Parts: sequence; C-alpha cells; structure tokens
Amino acid sequence: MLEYNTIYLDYNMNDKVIFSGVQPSGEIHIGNYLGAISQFVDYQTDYKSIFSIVDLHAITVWQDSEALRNSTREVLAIFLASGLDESKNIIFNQSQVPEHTQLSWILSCTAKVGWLNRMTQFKDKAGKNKENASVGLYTYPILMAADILLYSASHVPVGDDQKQHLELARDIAHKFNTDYSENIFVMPEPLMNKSTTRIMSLRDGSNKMSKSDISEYSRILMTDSNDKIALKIKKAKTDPLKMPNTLKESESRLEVNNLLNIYSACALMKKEEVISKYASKEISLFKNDLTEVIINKVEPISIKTKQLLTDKVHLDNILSMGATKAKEISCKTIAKVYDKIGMINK
Ligand code: AQP
Repeated sequence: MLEYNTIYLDYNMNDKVIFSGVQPSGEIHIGNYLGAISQFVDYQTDYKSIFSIVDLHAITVWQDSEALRNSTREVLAIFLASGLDESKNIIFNQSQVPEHTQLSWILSCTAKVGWLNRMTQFKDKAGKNKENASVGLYTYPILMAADILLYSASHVPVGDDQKQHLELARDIAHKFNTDYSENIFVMPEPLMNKSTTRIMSLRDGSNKMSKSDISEYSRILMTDSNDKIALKIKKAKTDPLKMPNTLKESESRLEVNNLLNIYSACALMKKEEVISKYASKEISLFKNDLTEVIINKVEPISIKTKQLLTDKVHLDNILSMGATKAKEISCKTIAKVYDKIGMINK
C-alpha cells in the first residue's frame, strides 16, 4: 500500500499552489515534455503541486476507450519517469474526483455565453465544422476553471494558447466572489513557461507539434526508439540552405528554427550558442547531432516509462491514492461553495 505525506491536507490560502493538467489524448511527445512536464519537475520543489491527467478534457474529442485507459497510464508513467514524485505531489486522473464536474456546473451558471464565445481555441479546434463539435469542447474552459479553483491554485503554468482560458478562470472567480460577497476563490496567476518556446511540427513549422496530428512524422514521442527518432529527424522538413548564422536569419526559417529550439531545450544550451556552433554548416551534420541530443534526453525516460507500464496495478494505485488526496481538498471547496449558493448539503 502506498503511503502519502499529509502536508497537503492543511494548506492554506497563502501557500504557493500549482495546478496543471495534461490530456491523455494520445501519445506524449517531446513538445509536451519540453513545454510542460520537464518544467513540472522544477516546480515541485517550490510549490505545492497538483498534477492532473485530465481525462475529462480528453473526451471533448472522440477517444477510443482502451486507448484512453492506456494513455492515462502512459502519462502517469512519463510523469514518474521524468522525475515527478508521487509522494510529494498530488498526481491523479481527473475523472476520479467528481468535484471537478460538480464545480464545473456551478461555474457554468456564473460564466456568460459571451465570455465563452470569445475563446479562440474553440474556434481553432472546432474549425469550420463547429456545429458538429461537442458541447464539451465549447465549455472546456469552464471545466478548466473548475480544475484550478477547486484547489485554490495560486499559479497555473500556461503557454500562449492557454492564457485566454486562465483569464476566463479569473473572470469567473472574480464574478463568483463578487456575487456572493466573499473571496471563496483564490485568483490564479499565470506562470509563464521558463522557455516560452512552442515546439512545432516536424512537417510544418507553422503548426505546433500535437498528439492529434495525423502524421506520426510530425512529432517525436517520449517512447520512440532511437532508430525511430533518427528517422524522424532525418525526414524532418527543412530548406535547401546551410545552417543560419544569426538569430534573425534563424527566425525567418520556420522549420530550421524549430529544430534549433529543440536542440537548445534538450541540450540546455542558449539558442545563440547553438546557432554559432553550427553557423554555415550543412543541415545534415546538424541533424545528426540533434538526433544524439534528443536521444540523450528521451532514451532514459523512455526506458523507465516502459518499465513502469509493466505494472498497471501499481500505476492505478498511485492514481487512486492521488485522487483520495485531491478529494480531501476538493470536497472542502465544494462544501464551501454549496453553502454559499444555498444548497442544503448535509
Ligand atoms: N508543441 C508544444 N510545444 C510546447 N508545449 C506543448 N504542449 C502541448 N503541445 C506543445 C504543452 O503540453 C501540456 C499538455 O498539453 P495538453 O495535453 O493539455 O493539450 P494540448 O496543448 O492540446 O497538447 P497536444 O499535444 O496538442 O494534444 P492534442 O493534439 O490532443 O490537442 C500543456 O501545458 C501544453 O501547453
């Protein structure tokens, strides 16, 4: 049986608390790792951290049930293999804590339709076919507000694409607090990623690397074999020129720029240093070195992840214990909220 510290049970509103989620909507790629998971590992020392595998968000678009179960365990295994400590943080899958959906409903009665209509991510994700998108995809930002406010998160790591959703969470919190004349919810602050770099698709430097991209050659998975990584980098789109000499030149060449960003993030080297190391060299030479740098980062995590995935019972226990921890906090928030809005809840 897993034992957990109880330090989270007593946290008060002045603590620095982080909430962040990853959707089990496909296999985790190096963009998810560099843009989010690797940074979670740093946050866990300075913040009380709650990391959720947000399966309820994932089903806003169709998910095969077996694939969803596998992805949920895979995200957890990658969290652990990357260095997240399940005894120091709360790590759980969202659907095991029903308070997320309970609060989401209440907040959907606070938020205004006009606020949701402004969300650009819905427009991007639903595309031209928005009449056929799920209602869940439309109301997704309200569930995200519930995720954050349930735990009095003071900080939320956000990339550019999530800034608008965090603003909405703040608007909802402010309106609720004002409507009921009490600061029930903590106002969450954005925590901008240390590296603001978006990792882009290996096939098209103007689209972000994404789990749901139809081309498997658009992304490096955290469980790819070394040969697969080498092949994907070899096939990665570039241009016929030699490597750029300056940052300005690099930024005008989307695909090469993206590969330089990946190199810089994996090797923990300033981008300027990477540019000067490879200035005017052949792209093929740079690609060989990049492959090595990526393998150095991915291989140890991949090996550990695969080991962890052989023991599903252990992984499911971690999720269940994390959910128990999460519920101890979320139940208190729901009780306060129910009381405030006049629900009889004995
Ligand atoms: N390409 C990326 N570069 C940097 N960071 C990224 N993140 C996602 N893609 C990149 C960050 O990873 C975290 C988890 O993302 P998510 O699972 O919640 O959803 P997402 O942003 O929608 O990720 P994907 O990979 O694009 O999945 P699908 O295709 O299912 O939508 C977030 O912190 C995100 O910023």
